[in-house]
Amino acid sequence: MTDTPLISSPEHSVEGFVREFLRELNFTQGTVLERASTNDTYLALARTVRHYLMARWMETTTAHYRRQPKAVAYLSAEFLLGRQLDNALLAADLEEIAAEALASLGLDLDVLRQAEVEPGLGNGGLGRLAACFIDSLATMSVPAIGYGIRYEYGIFRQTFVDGRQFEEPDHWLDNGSPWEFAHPEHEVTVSFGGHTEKYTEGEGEDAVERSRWVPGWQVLGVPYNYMVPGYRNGRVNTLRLWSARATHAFDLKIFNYGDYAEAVRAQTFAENITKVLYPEDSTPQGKELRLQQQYFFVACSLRDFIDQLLPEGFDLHRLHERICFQLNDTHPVIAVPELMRILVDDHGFAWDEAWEVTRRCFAYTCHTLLPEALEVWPVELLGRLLPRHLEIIYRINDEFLDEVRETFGDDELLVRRMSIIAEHPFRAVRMAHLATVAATKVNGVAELHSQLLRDKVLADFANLWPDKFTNVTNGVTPRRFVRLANPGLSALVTEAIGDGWVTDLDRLRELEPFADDPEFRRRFREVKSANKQRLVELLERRDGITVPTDTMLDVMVKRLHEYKRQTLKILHVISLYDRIVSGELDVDQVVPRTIVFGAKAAPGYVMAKEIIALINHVGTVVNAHPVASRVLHVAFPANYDVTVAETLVPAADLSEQISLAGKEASGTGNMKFALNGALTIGTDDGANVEIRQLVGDDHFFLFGLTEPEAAAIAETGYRPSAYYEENPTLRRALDLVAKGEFSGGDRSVFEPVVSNLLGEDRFMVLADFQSYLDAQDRVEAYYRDPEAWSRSAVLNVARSGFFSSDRSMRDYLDRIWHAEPLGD
Ligand code: B1H
Repeated sequence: MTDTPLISSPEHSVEGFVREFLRELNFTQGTVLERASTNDTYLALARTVRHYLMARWMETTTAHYRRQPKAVAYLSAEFLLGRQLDNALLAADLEEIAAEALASLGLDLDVLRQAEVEPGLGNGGLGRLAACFIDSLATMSVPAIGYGIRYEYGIFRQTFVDGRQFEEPDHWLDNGSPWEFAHPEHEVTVSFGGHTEKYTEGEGEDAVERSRWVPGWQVLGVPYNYMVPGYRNGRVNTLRLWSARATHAFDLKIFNYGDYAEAVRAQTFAENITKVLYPEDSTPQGKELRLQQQYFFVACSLRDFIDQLLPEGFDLHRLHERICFQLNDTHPVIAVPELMRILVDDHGFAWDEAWEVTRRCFAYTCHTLLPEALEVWPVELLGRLLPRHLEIIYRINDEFLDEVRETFGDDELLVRRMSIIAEHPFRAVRMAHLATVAATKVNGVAELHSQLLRDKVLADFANLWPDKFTNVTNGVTPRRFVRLANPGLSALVTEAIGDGWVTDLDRLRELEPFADDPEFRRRFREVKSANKQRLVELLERRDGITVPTDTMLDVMVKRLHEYKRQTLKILHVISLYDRIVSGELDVDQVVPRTIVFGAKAAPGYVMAKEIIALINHVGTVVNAHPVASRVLHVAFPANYDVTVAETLVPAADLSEQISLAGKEASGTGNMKFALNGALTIGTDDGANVEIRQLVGDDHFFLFGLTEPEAAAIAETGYRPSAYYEENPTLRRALDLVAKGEFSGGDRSVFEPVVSNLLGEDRFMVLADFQSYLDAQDRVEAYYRDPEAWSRSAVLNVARSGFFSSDRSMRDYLDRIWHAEPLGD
C-alpha cells in the first residue's frame, strides 16, 4: 500500500455541506435543485454524508493493513442494517449541520430521510444482532470486518389481503444504493460440483497420497463494501457483502458454440445464488440454493481475508494470531472444511498441521434451542455440491470420534449421538456438531440459553470439553435504538447525566435517583406521550391505520412463530373483548389499551399464517365493536421492519416477551423496549431472565411456567384440553374463535388453530393462559398509577445499560477473540 496523502474531508460547516451537496446534485446526480426529485436529493445527500466519512474509512483500512493487529471477521448470512442515512449523520456529527444546510436550500431533512429504503438483508434477531455488533466494534475501534451476502431481494414485503399474509419481492436496490461500493476488480472465483481424485505427490520414500478437487462449475463473487462508521471516533470499519456473477470463461465457451440463449441462461443460473434471502427464521429448510449461498459467501470471504487483507508471503501457520472467524449460527460453518481445503490442498499443509490452525481460527455462536432449527445437510446434496468438503468432513469426524472413544470408551450410543454425521432419517451432516468440534469457543446468547446448551442440546460435547462453552448475552446498539430512535428520551437523559451514556451505557445507572424526582418523571411521561403521537402519525401516514392517542401502548413485535406465542396475546385480547361485551367487565373500569402487533411469517409456515389471519380478524371485530372499541384497539401494521421498530419501540408502555420458557434463545427486542422505558410482561426465558434480575421484580411482570416446570410437564405428558375444561375464561375465549365470532360465523376458518391448541399445543399456551391473564391484571392495576408506572419505567432505563452491544463485544473480546481495540 502506498503513502499517497488522503484528500481531506469536506469542511465541517453548513457552508461546506451546502457546497458538497450541490456538487453531488449537479455533477453526480446530474440535475439541478429546481428539477430534482426527492430521490435525486436523497441520493445527493447520502453521497455528501459519505464524503465526510470517506477519509476516516481509508485511514482505518490503511491502519489495519499496516499494523496487522488481531482482527475479527464476523461471518453472517444476514446483516439486518436498517436505514443508513441517520446513522451516518450521527456518527459524523452532522445532524444539525445537514438539517440547517438543507433548510437553507428549502429542503426538509425529515422528508429525505423517509426516501431511504432500508436494506432488509436479514430475517429478525439474528440478522439485526450482526448489525448491532459491527456498529459496536467500529465504535470501540476494534479491527473487524463483517462478511455476508448482498441479496438482490431482502426479506419479502408483507401485505395483508383479507387479513392474510401475502409476500412481494423487496426491490430495495431499485432507486440506487448510495451506501455501497462495488469492486468488480476484486472478484473471487468460487467452485462447485465435480469430483475429487487421488494422486501421489513426491516419489519413493517421500510419496504422499493426496486428494484434490476437480470442480464442475464456477461462479464469481463481486465484493460490495459498506461503511460501518464508529460513533464520532474517527473509525470506519468495513462490511463486505458478496454478489454472484457468471464467470466470463463459462459464457464465452458457450458463446463459441453459438448458443446465445444458453449463455444467458448460465448467467442467470450463477446470479441466482445471491438473488434472494431465505425468509425462514429459526427453521432452516434444506434447500440446495441455500447451501450454495452459504458456501459462496464463505469461500469468497476466506479468500478475501487470506489474499487481500494479509500481507504477501504471510505464514498461514500463524493465521490464528491474525484472525478469529466468528460463525453466526451454523449458516457459515462450511468455512471450517473450506479452510482445511485451502491449507491442505492449496498450501500443501499436512492434515494435522492444518487442523491445528483451523481449530484455533473459529468460534461458534449458537442462537437456538429448537431441535428443528439445527441445520443438517443431506450427505447426498453436500457430496454433489462440495465433494472435497464432504471428504474433509468425514475425516474430521473420524478423528473426532476416535477422541470420543479414547475419552469415554466404546459407548456406541454416545458415539452415534455425537457424530457429525447423522444416520437417520437420512445420512446428513449436523452443522452444529461440526461447528462445536472445530471451534475454540461455543457460546449461547443469554445465560439461560448457554446453560441449556451445556445441559441439554450439546451436553455430550460440554462433558468432553467443558472449557469450550461460554456465554455472551446479546446486546443492542444504543446509537440506533436509543439515541436515534428516541431523541426525546436522549435529550432528557443527557440533560440529567451528560452524554457519556451513548458509548458507555452503564452510565444510565446515574439516572436511578431521578426515578424519585416527580419533575423528571413528568418530563419522562411527556416524552413517552410525544413518542406515541409520532407513532400515531406514522401509522396513519404509512398504513392508513387510525389508532387512539394516549392509551396504554401494548406491543408485541417479532417474527411469527408458535414458540413465541402470539396466540397467547390474542387470546388475552379475545378474553378482554368477551368479558367487556358480556358485561362481566365494566367498560368504564378497563384501562384503555392499544395493542400493536408486528410479525412476518415464513411463507411456507401454514400455522403461522393462520395466526396472522386470526389476529387481523380479531382486530377487525374488536375495533368495530361499539363498546369494546372504547377501551380496546388492535393495530397490525403490515411489513414490520427496522424502520418501524425505530418509531414503535420508543412509544411502547408494555413489552410482550411471552415465549414458552426454554424456547427463546435470547430475544433482543426485549432489550430495546426496556432501554426505552417500557415495562416487560414476560416469562422466565432468554434474556428476560437477566432483564428481570437487573431491573428488579417490582418493575417487571413475570408469569408462566419456568423451564424446568415446562420440561417436567412435557415429560409426564401435557394435556392442553385439561386446561380448557377447567378454566371457564379460557373456554369462552377459545369457543368464541371456534364458533366463528371472528370469521363471519364460519367455524371452519380458524378450526386448525383451535384444534392445534386443544390437541397438541406444543408450546403450552393453555398451560400459561391463566397466569398470563393474572399478570395482565397486575399490569392494568399498576398502570392506573402513572407515578408508580413512570418510576418503574425510568428504573428500567437506568438499569438496562448492560444490554448495550458494546458490552457484548467486550465479552466476546475477553472470552473468545482475545483481540484488542486499535490504539491511536
Ligand atoms: C435466532 C435464528 C435463525 N435463532 C435460522 N435462530 C435462520 C435460524 O435463515 N435461517 O434459516 C435464520 C435465523 N434466529 C434468533 O437469534 C433467536 O431466536 C433469538 O432468541 C435471538 O435473540 C436472536 C439473536 O441471538
